[in-house]
Amino acid sequence: MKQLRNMLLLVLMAILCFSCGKKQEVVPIDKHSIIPVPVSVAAESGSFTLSNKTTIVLQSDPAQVQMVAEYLKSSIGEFTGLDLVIGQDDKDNAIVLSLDGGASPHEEGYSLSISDKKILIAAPAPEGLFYGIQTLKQLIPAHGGSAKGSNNQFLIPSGTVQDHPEYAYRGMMLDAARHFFTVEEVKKLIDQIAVYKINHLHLHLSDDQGWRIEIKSWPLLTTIGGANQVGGGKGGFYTQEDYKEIVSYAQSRFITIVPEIDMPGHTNSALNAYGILNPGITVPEKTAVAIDRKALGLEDDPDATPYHTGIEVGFSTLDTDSPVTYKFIEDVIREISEMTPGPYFHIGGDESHVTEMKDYIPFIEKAQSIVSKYGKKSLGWDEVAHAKLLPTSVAQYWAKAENAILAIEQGAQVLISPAVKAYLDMQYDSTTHLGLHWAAYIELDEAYNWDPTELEEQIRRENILGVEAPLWTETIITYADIEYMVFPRLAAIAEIAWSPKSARNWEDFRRRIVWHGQRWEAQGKNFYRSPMVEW
Ligand code: TNX
Repeated sequence: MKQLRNMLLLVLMAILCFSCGKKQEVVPIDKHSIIPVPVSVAAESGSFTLSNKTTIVLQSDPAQVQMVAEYLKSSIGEFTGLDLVIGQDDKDNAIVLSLDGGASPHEEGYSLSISDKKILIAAPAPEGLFYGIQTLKQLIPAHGGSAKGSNNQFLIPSGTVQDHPEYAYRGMMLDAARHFFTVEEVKKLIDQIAVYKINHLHLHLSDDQGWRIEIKSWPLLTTIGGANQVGGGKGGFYTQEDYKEIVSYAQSRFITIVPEIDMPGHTNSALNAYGILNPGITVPEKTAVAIDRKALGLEDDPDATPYHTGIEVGFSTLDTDSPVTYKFIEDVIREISEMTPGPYFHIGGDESHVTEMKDYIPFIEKAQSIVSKYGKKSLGWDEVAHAKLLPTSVAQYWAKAENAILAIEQGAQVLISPAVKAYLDMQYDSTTHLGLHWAAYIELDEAYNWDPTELEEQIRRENILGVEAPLWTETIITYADIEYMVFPRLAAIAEIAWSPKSARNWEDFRRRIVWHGQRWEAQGKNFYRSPMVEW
């Protein structure tokens, strides 16, 4: 027995010696690959050893700190294989989460201090802790899968990070209308964008090709309007329970859901569900298919338009003169607002080419006032600036700077999403097998090398609410397609939205993104290997 124990001891010592021979190298914290680049990073000598003996310690214990602690535990577990314990006592070899406020006066800010004995993340609010965790995760030298690392010990370089966001709104948009994506896919996307400190996910929930959100008072919107997609197919929709599940999952990642119902144009899916909403405009013949109402046991609706499965835009409009239209949009805005804790409701308003301006303007003004009646702020694509905007409204600059300026002149803020820079559905170059190129080809450097304050003289820092990168999905069908168009470009946009202009630099970003590519690779993410990066 004793002999066996000695032998085991010898074997153990040999293993230990073998691993100490392969001493892990520590990359100093100021040579980090953190994206978005923090406001300031200062290196110190030494390192913290993360292992199964490390405890996560909560210095304050409201429910949200518990939630971020659990997030930290599970996400570190994913790529290191470690199983950290969450505790209360302040001891050495701990990652301490503290709501003491740290040094940061910024609501979403945090400080991260790493020493040999302890890692301290301090923030005035739970979101700051969450962002500090994202930064910390990017300092752990392991990627998961076969890149988990040996020895179950990971050296994290000593030093401090002080950080806070440049813009309050850092967003991405997913078009769930042209092609539908499941709740599970949306949750996966939420997890992937949260890593880059994105805090808004705008869901484009209706368009000519499909209506994707259950409205109890207008049930055919989903049973008929939701049963199709670009190219034809079964479509799909979120039940109200699904939507609430997405909202609450997003909340657990400090992401606000911004629902969009596009109106008065881009409404064919509503017009084909309810003929009564129709002013009598028909969709282009070549893409029209018959509506199978009989299969649903419904009477024929002679006023309903056919399904639209093509990608042409600008042919549909609600009847802006009809009281039924306003009953309809009020029901829709009310039902969705009641399920949405976030402050915004997006009314679309883009490319209403068959709505005359004299009809468009009062329509937008009415929609905007219904949105405020249900306690939300109105967001709309830049064309909405032709109407009289409320000071709380926001115009999303995608196409025309003159519209953005019109909004600013009315005292509204702008959300910056120029198609030529920020559209994730634009092809990288002419060989990209997915996407469109009507606005531009957007390589990684094009997505990175711009600044919201440098687009137009009249669009100044104080007029800008934030930055959003939309992913339209005419050509995007699978989750792998989403990943290919989103990564690495979203990392570039996230850095524009979070990091101070003075800290951003393309050559440095090009270097830092390599590390992210390694982690994405280990996660099996289908990202675009831009030739501009030495992956
Ligand atoms: C323009 S951007 C649109 C969308 C299309 C997109 C394709 C905007 C407000 N309208 O309807 O999906 O181009 O890139």
